[in-house]
Amino acid sequence: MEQEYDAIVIGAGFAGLYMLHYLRDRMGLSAQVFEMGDGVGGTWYWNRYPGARCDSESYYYCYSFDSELEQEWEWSSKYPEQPEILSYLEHVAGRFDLYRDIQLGTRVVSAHFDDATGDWAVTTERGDRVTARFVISAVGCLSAANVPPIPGLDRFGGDWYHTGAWPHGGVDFSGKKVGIIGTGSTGIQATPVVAAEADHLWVFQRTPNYSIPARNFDMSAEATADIKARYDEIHQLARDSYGGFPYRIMTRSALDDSPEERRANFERLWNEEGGFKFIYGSYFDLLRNQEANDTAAEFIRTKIRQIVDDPEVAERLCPTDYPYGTKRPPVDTDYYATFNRDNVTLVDLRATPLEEITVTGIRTTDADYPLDIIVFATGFDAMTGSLLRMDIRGRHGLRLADKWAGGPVTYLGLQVAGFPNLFTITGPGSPSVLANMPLCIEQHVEWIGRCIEHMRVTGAEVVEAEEGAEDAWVDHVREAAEQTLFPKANSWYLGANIPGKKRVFMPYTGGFKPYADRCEEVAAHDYLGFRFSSAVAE
Ligand code: NA7
Repeated sequence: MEQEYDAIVIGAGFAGLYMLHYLRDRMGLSAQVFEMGDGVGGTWYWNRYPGARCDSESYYYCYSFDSELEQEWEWSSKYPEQPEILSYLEHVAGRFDLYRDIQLGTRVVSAHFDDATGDWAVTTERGDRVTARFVISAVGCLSAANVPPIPGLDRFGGDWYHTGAWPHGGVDFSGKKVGIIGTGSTGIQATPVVAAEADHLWVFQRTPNYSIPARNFDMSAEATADIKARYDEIHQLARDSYGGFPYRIMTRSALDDSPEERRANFERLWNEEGGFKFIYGSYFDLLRNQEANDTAAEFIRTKIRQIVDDPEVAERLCPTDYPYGTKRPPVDTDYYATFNRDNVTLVDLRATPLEEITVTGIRTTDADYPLDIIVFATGFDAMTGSLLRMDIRGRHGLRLADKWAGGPVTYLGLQVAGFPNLFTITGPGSPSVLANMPLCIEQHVEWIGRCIEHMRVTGAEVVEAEEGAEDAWVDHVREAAEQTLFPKANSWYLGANIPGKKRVFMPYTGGFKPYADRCEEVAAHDYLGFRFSSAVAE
């Protein structure tokens, strides 16, 4: 007989772990997690590449739902490395006794809604067949690795790796000729670390990026104690903010300051603060006003020119054709300075496009680069890739892939009309990838839990987004994006990094606080835009 659950949760990263805890331990429901990896951690399980660390500060890039957990865990630094975040998530899984309901090494293949029973049938690659009233996707926004279809990869005689599926034993770069393709957040983190080890590193850049120094530091006992004493205040600050970051709300336009004041402010942010504060803790209009944005972009270009010794290399590293922050802003440690090393060469793929991979390396239109190792830091099929790699079918056999053929549509990023009782944590149409991810996850998990609780109380068995509400939300997401500079860049937010992917701006740019308020308002008005029913065929 097929095993029956109240809920199936797909994925055991930040989202899946908390969802399981919430459903099982707070609500008393039966829940099973299927996780593809052989361990918990999601993003932090897979992304083990050299230099992998969090770009958000540790004191807020963590759960806030349990104050004991918060008080007992010690972060070593401002930006912890991947192994430390992974061990945090493993600690959470152990501490809340989550492992017993997580089946590791199990990829979900399909989830089909049964119109007759109102249940979902879920199958896995390992042959599990289970049914559940609810399916909750916790697959992450950046989990489907993108290896671009560059001709010749299959005949490459060396080794190649994607950063999002890094070997557990690590990769030895010493004495090796290495090529990194990609200069997004990942390539920018990996480049200085690989350069320090490799015989020679070629960085294959298609689009230059605006990166801000991390200014990482070890957490002192005093700083940790101070944060632990102020957690309530920190969480409130984050929940009240646009980005879910506990930074003071910005009220000044970059154009309110004189050029000298502005430069002094940018200098302080660059030299002393570092990281996301440059964009999320400076001026409110950097992502809304081109002129304001230009001031930050020009400041960063000036820094690149100061740091990089070779003026020609510096120019190639300077982004000029899209506004700062409209691709996900990277945070680095010594990225630009790495190009001053004798063993590092920048290859500008705009000037000399990549033609093919050969048996011995990479061929561009003007040269052959012999390589032992190629690192693909080429990103992910973001926000929709992991969902669409499963065969998800809703009412009357409607395939999610067909419903989303013109780009993803959701109501609040939480549900898709025609897919009853399916919830998507941090789904497209939510602000998560533009905001502090753990906070966004907690907000979604708790909203979903309360919605299911509401159903229990009212006796409803099925909840689904109404098409009208979904259409209105999709329009609102598009209009919100159009009021920003985001659509001006070819980013993964827009699906532009995946050849053939429909270009739709997927995240909600209206801000975390307005979004969370909207979700609360919807719930307070009897879940406006959601329809509840009993589990009979329609
Ligand atoms: P990103 O940000 O998508 O960056 C991928 C990089 O790879 C980017 O520089 C791309 O250039 C480059 N790329 C992709 N395909 C190709 C091909 N075919 N040829 C050459 N270069 C290519 O991924 P990351 O892993 O760095 O970061 C993803 C997120 O993880 C990050 O935003 C954080 O949220 C954490 P392009 O810019 O498209 O010209």
